[in-house]
Amino acid sequence: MLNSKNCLKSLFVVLFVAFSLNVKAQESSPLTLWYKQPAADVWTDALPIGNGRLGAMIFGNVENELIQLNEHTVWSGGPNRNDNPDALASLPEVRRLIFEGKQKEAEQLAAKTIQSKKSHGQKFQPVGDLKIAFEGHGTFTDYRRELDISQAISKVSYVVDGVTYTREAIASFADNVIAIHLTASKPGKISFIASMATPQPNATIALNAEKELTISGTTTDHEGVKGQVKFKSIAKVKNQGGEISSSENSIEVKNANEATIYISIATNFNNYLDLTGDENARAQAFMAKGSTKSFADLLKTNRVDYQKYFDRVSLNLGETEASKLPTDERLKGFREGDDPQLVTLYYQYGRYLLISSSQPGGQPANLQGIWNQQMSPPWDSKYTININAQMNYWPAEKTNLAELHEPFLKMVSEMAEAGEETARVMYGARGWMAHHNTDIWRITGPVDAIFWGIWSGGGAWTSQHLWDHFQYNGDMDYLKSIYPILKGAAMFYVDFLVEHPENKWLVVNPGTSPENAPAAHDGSSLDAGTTMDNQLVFDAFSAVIQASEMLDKDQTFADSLRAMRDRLPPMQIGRHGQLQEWLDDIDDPNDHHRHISHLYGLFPSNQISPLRTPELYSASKNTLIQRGDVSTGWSMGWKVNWWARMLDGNHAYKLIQNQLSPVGSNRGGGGSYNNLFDAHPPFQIDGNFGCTSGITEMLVQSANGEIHLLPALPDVWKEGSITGIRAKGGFEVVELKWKDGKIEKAVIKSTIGGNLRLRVPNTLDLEKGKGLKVASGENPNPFYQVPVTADPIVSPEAEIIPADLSDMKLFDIKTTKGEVITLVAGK
Ligand code: FUC
Repeated sequence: MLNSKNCLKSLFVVLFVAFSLNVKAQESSPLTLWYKQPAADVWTDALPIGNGRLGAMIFGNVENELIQLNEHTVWSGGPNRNDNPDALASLPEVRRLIFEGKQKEAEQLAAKTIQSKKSHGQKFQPVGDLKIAFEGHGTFTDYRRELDISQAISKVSYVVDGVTYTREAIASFADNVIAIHLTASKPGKISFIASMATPQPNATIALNAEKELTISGTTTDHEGVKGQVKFKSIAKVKNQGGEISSSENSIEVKNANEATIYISIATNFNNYLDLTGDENARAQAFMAKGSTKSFADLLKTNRVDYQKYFDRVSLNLGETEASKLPTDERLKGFREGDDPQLVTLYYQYGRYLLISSSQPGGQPANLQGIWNQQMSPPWDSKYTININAQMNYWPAEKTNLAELHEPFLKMVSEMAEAGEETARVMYGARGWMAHHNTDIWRITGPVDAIFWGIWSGGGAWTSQHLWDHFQYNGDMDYLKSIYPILKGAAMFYVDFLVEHPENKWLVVNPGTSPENAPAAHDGSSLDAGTTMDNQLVFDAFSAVIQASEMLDKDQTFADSLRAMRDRLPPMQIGRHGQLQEWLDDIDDPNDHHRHISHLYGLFPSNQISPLRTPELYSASKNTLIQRGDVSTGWSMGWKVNWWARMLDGNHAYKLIQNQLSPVGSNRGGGGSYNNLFDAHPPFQIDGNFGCTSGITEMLVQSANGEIHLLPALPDVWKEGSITGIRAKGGFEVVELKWKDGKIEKAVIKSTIGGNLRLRVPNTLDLEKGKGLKVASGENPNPFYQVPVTADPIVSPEAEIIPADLSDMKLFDIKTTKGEVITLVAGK
């Protein structure tokens, strides 16, 4: 018999074991999203995995697990164009009406002659679902569902009748399969029935000769374009112990010790013009290779492949008790609480999502990355190139994921091919152009009603990404290879710009300021010489001018661009102290439109800066304040970047608070879903990427002729560090450590040499105790040449308040290729 002492002792042992088991269950990387309940039927509660080609949403439902599947090339339709050739003949009349102030009439005419009469873009579509039924698992305890983004693995665990069941899922980068591993704490306990389903109407589900489940289908027709993408998905089950059997369309495993389900998916898509691939052979080949490997082997390789990218950057903003709570509870408490680690998690989640949805050789991340469950997703899950698709790639270069920029850069080069015909046929112009949307078929004609669709800046803006990629890596061969695309984007404007009848400026007409319209124009969006159009042409020309200097070619062409650039309208500051969106001073200070396109010049471009253009800084600040903070998810993501460029960390942080709020809690605006997907709403991934970019911009900037460390540190991030951030000119901020707003240590590596100009909040010394040279004059580093912004025209009613730039230090350090510079807080 146990005496009371022994009784207490055994109770202690039981408690200790229970406690340590519990601790073990919670013990995972701080970079983990986790929950105490399944996603049930809420897609935005499910957790995403992906390898750039394949995407899956894991619901973690206990009795009926659901894994929703995507493949990057499963789109409706097929190769097609959507130009409207009637545009050319009507162009002079549309222009005349706009110059005469008859914007509404111009819009009505353009709706007939310029708006596409063909496809308005195709739809990114789902493949289907894998369903796994676990009979008798209706009652469970100790449930936990997680996504560990430090390893790219999703896990579900729970207890039924004293047995702990675990499911792990990965999307293998190297082997092109999704693998789901099912284990239990006791042998012989794994029993389930796996089946597949699909919302695709032209698809069949069957068991093949190898006793694998398959979905074979062709995507749907849309807007007169025949669905031509053939896809094949295969699911294979491998069990250890127990029995496996199959019926017409399901596979049953009974009493196994463990099992792995492998899924491969492939299509006939070769490129945007060619669908002659063999989806069956491809899906089989992926399966044949992937399924020979154990889950442990796949996981091991996958960790290396994933961490090769992910581990390049670390961020530490501190950690509090709040970080121990489940992710959905942290989201609810973030705004009022103290949970800096949630910002780190959200930041790294942006990088996780890019690694998972955008891999070299694949399609760029679309409006939903690579995760979509609907046959007709919002905005077709296309590429909206008047902001959203670009925003997806803002973190790519700076957060050290430059290789993952490739799918987007490739898309730009394909749009440059397709867009030559659009420029010629619709506008009689050389070069290439694109309107405000494209899709997997790289359409470059107008999409949607003319109010949105007429915007012509798609080529100018997207081609800046090629220029940016070069500015970060400094690779002259790469510059040579992209020069024709940059030149084509500029050439379009050489032919498309027209002289304004009154002020003689060269303007884009018809133009728009994406998706907005001034009341003064009867709600028509069409105008001439909008600020964003002017800024885009300025950048398109400036990139070619600088590239031609660096490549020592095309000097005459570059000179002609210089002359035209001088004739673009300067920016204007209106009577409300705002940066004018339109050529006339007609902005409404109560307009809270989500697009603030005229601040393109502040970010991502560098035509406006508190340091170089004090008047435009003042006007941009007024515009940002007038437009307000809360808006759609992506708009708030952009605002984090803008306030960072305004060097106002506290305001940028306010936007992070808005973004990290549960969807529905920001009145009239977006936020985040429980799985931390950005809520426009609906889900749109751009806000995730925009915010990750913005957080980087708060800590390191390299747009303004120098590397600026801690340019916009909010008061709440008293102490912290970041590693691995890339800056233009081949620099890497290997490490940056701060305390109380001052840099304690900065380690910067130069990969190509050149002058390192540093702007910092406090005096720094070289590690060896040597003082630094105070910078003067122009930065001689060619990657830090910033084109001069023309002086603005300022309304006499506008009040100008420049930024307070006290307490900044500017140093120059000469570097050689490969050199590592270590700086410490100065005495
Ligand atoms: C633009 C935005 C919308 C949405 C859509 C995908 O049209 O104005 O808010 O993000 O793209």
